[in-house]
Amino acid sequence: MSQTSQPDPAKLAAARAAVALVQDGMKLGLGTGSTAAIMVQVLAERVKAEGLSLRMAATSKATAQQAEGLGLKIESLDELGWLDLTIDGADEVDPDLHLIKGGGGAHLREKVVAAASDRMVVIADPGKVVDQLGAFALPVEVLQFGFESSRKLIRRALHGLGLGDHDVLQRLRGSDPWITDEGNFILDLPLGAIDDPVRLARALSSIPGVVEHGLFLGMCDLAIIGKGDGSVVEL
Ligand code: ABF
Repeated sequence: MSQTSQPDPAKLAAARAAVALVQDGMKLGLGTGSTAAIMVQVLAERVKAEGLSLRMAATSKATAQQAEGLGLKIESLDELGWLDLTIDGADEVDPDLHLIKGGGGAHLREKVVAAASDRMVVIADPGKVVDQLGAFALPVEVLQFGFESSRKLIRRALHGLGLGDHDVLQRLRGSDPWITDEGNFILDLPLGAIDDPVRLARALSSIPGVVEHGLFLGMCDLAIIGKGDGSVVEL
C-alpha cells in the first residue's frame, strides 16, 4: 500500500476486510473519515489489480476528491439510483449496531447514501466500540437560517426528554463556523450517555431547522472492527 505514512493497522485491517466484500459490477457508496479514506485507497488498488468494473457514489466532496485522485470514477447518487453496498466509518458502534456518526461533518450525505443501499458495512478501530452511545458528542446538522432558534429548540427538547441542561456547541473550523457540503452548520451535543437513542432521534428530527442528526439506528448491517495485529472481529 503506497502511503507516505503507514496507515493505522487496525483501520487497514477493517478496510481490507470490507473491500473483500466488493464484487465486480457492484454499485458502491464510499464513506468519509480516516478509516474510509484507507478503504478507498485499498479499493483503488484492488480495482487496478483486478480490473473490477464498479460504479461509485461518495458521501462527501472530500471522499470524491480522494477517489478521483486515485483514478476512481465517482458518479452522483442520482445517476446510480440505488446501491448494493455502502462502506463507511463511525464514531461509535453499540451492541445493537446503532451508530453515532458525523465527527467528520458528513453525516447528512452519509445517511442518505446508506439509506439508499441494500447493505451498510461499518469499518472501525476498537476504540469505536461502546456499550452505550453518547460519550462522543452527537453531531446535529442545522440550517444556517434560524440557527440560534434551532439551538434553543434543541436545548428545550433535551430538557423535555429529561436529559437536563446540556451545552449545544457550534462546531468551528479554526475560528469560523464549520460549513458542511450542503452549506449548513453543525451543533455538537456532549450528552455523555444516551439511554434511549430512538426517542432522542425522533425528538431531534421533529425540530424545525434540524436537517439531520448523527444517530444511525437500524442502518448498519455489519460492523468490521480491525485489530492492531491485522485481524478483524465482525459484529
Ligand atoms: C465518518 O467517519 C463520520 O461519520 C465519522 O464521524 C467518521 C469516523 O472517522 P474516522 O474513521 O476517521 O475515525 O463516517
